[in-house]
Amino acid sequence: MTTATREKAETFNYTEMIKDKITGFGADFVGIADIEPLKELRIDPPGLLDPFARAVSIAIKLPMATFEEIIDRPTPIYKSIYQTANLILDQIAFNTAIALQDGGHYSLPIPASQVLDQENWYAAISHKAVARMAGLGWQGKNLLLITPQYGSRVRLATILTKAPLDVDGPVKNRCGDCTACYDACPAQAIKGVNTQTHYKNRNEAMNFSRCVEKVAGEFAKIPEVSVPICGICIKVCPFGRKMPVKKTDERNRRK
Ligand code: B12
Repeated sequence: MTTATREKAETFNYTEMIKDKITGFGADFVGIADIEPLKELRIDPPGLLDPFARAVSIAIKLPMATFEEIIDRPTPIYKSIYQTANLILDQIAFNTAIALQDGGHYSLPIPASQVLDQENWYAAISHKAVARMAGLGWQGKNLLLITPQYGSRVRLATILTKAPLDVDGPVKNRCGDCTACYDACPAQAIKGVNTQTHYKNRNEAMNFSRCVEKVAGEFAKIPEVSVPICGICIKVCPFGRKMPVKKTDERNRRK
């Protein structure tokens, strides 16, 4: 084995090992993105990505019933699940950063849901962009990250790291002619435009101010909700909408 091949094999093993570890911490999906293309994003503070080589994207599933309970507005139960999911993600991201650091790699967890620019609605970095570049899913007509397995019923977080992990590639957009999110959006914000890569800006996909007005101006004012959430474009997306049938259930049905 040449030194270069050995180094590659060692890197590969480390990537697989760290992914298994992150799954062990509770992530349902894990992918790795190269940092360079992400430097095109608006980043806060602007030099945040400079010390790092990779961005690790993690996602956790949300219980499907959360969304089936939503009719025309977010429910208090969804608010609680949203907060719990953010806490779980922050914990997994924290544990991941420490695991990478223990392996000798400078790493930083980015909070799941921290808005830094309250006026224009920007965070430190877009988790969706990281997740897309890390191959977790594609950017759908609802502007959200859609996973093939579970649709948009996932929440995301990111860990920046110097570790030279193997990078995963983006996956193909599978929205096709579907108009479910366009038809259902309570703010009529979604334009129904598709992208094979990503939208240049939010307004290409949606009338952004309508979404903000509905979510932050109306739903967040419901006392039992009090956070800017909605959930309707997540609920109606056909990807991952069917409950997975457990093998044991299948056997019982055949009896
Ligand atoms: C601020 C914020 C909001 C604001 C503004 C939303 C927005 N679209 O920016 C408001 C309050 C309106 C909002 C609403 C919602 N939000 Co919100 N929100 C955020 C937050 C905290 C920051 C988003 C941000 O900085 N956006 C900046 C813009 C420019 O980025 P963007 O929206 O991702 O879109 C651009 C990039 O993705 C880019 N892109 C994609 N791939 C690539 C690749 C490369 C190389 C480049 C350069 C760019 C690029 O293309 C887009 C256009 O420019 C994130 C958490 C986070 N840190 O990411 C959660 C987040 C985006 N929200 C989320 C959710 C679920 C929602 C809601 C459904 C509410 C709810 N929880 O029920 C709605 C959905 C609205 C919608 N359809 O877009 C989830 C999305 C999960 C998913 N599966 O995609 C996130 C990621 C939170 C999380 N931790 O999971 N949100």
